[in-house]
Amino acid sequence: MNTFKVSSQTNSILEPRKKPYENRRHNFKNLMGMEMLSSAIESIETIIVDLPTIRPHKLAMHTMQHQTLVLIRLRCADGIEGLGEATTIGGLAYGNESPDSIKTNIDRFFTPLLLGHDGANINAAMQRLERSIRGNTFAKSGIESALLDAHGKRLGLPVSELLGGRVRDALPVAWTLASGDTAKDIAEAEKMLDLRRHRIFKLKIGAGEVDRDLAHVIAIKKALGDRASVRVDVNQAWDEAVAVRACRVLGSNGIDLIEQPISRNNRAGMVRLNAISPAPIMADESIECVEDAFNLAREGAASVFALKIAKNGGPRAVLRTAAIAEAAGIGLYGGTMLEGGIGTLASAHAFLTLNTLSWDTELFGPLLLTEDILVEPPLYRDFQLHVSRAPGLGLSLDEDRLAFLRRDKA
Ligand code: MUC
Ligand code: MG
Repeated sequence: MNTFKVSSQTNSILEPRKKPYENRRHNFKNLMGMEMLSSAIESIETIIVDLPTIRPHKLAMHTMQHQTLVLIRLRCADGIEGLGEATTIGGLAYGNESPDSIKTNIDRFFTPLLLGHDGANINAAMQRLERSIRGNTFAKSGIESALLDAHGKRLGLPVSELLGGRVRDALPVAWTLASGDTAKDIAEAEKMLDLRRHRIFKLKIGAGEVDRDLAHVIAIKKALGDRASVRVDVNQAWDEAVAVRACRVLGSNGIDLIEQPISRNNRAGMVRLNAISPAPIMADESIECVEDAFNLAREGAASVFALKIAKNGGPRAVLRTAAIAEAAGIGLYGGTMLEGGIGTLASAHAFLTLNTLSWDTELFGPLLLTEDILVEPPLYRDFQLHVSRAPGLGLSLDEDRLAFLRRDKA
């Protein structure tokens, strides 16, 4: 017998049934009498902004003299504007997306998929992107952040509450010592301790000769002693044989954490290192998507994960990686791509909701920049970033500074 059923909401079996998220709840008519969804996305603007750093920031793959942000302004028909940021390090030196590719891809491919769709339904909007766009997690993260900011403003709720609710109001923040000079790094660390800004220091190594790098790290740890946690980030620069020796030296000299010592492509090597290193191994570049996190956890390739909204596709996406880590007993660290204020707060709102964040965060991006484009910069005090409960991401743009700092200014 034919058991074909016609839904009560559908007049004809030829008419496709509406998905629940396609219901037009808050409609109004535009000037031409056409029905519009009040929270429909009307425009998405991308703006590249170049901001100088306070000093050269030396990583294994690139030395930064400035940081380039891609600012995203997403406007909805109800007049609400959401802000997002998509930021990487050193053009294409760090990841698969550059500021220029992020801007082009959002303008050319993301925006047409989103215009006219409901900005208040973040699941549906992100699913729509996911169906048509592979990878591009940095750009997706900027868009997801802007959608969350807009919806938070619409509902009068901070983004942390849209993500299920915060369990803390502030996050301890590490500082990266990356001047390339031991004495300068020690002086910088002492200044940060005096200012009560940071007592966790991450040292960027891997660009130089290994024994010199190890001597540099040990000298800094000796100078700071128990007053600070000292960690290193190798940014994939070592091969496995070097890493085996270096991890032993670092672990026996009081270094608390070793971030991405070898290439993301050598996952079996990460498993072996994680098994023998006296200091925990943290995965950073190894995670380029949520599925990477799952495979690393399954294989036992790291005992700590660096969580980055940009590498997972947004503040909601990064919480999926956090859930995988929690289920696997892997420690969590709130990472950064050295975003400005918008990306930093988008990350912070997600990290505020985590059950445990044993390794704290490194959300210091705005402090590395000489300028920002926000009216109120993020608040750092007593070794922590304090996050307000204002709606959305809780920030507003300084339009004059933006007009001055945008790359395409007239
Ligand atoms: C990275 O690899 O972790 C985070 C802090 C910093 O100084 O560089 C970034 C990128
Ligand atoms: Mg790193």
